[in-house]
Amino acid sequence: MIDLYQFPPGLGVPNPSPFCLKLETFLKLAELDYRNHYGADLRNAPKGKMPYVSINKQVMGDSELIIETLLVSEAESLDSWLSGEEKAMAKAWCRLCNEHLYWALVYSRWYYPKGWQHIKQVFFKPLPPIIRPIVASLLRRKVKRDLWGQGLARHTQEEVWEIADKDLKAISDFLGNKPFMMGEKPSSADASVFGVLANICFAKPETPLTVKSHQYPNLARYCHNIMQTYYDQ
Ligand SMILES: N[C@@H](CCC(=O)N[C@@H](CS)C(=O)NCC(=O)O)C(=O)O
Repeated sequence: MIDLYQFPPGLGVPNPSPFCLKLETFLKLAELDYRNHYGADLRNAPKGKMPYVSINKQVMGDSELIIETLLVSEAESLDSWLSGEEKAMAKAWCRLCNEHLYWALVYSRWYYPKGWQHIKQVFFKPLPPIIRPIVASLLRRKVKRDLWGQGLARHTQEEVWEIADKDLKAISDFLGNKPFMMGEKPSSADASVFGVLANICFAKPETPLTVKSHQYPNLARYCHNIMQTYYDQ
């Protein structure tokens, strides 16, 4: 049994954190037994971030390291049908989603004013009202610094949406009419792609990034399919 520690559901999606949604989706796709533990306390997280897991009392952080460990043990069959070339391609899609498109989503929530107005009401609600605005503004400052370091925040808003649009179009063109990224069957790449895409296509509030995603109906169709099959939603 795997104990999964992650942020709670929110914003109208099973998890507003693309990395938490990625790992839970992976566990579902691989049909592994797991128990959910929702919370926001990062003190026990080995990498100081969510999600993390405990497997046979061994605590492990980072969705990618966890997935790689499971892919050479209990979850081996999820990707074993892919050729070496397909695995290489799948890895590139994961990188695009986790290391690039993810940041556009972060920008749309923490930097873009309409996104921030919404998430600050939702994400910090559990905190006592007296400290809520202080914690919110300190965290926003940190995320804005991260976005500046990553580079996206150095662009104009319009440029950010255009940059993200290229990623969305690439995924849409590659996905075509297939039910899953790599073909008829799910693979671990779908965990990363769905984790970010479901947050862009379905999570509140609607931002220019959401609107961009609506230009590619197969992205919402893909997310709906995974949501229905694996989350019963
Ligand atoms: N490389 C990590 C990234 C995880 C990550 O960035 N998690 C975010 C939520 S989406 C987080 O916990 N942020 C808290 C923080 O940075 O303080 C993974 O794949 O698990």
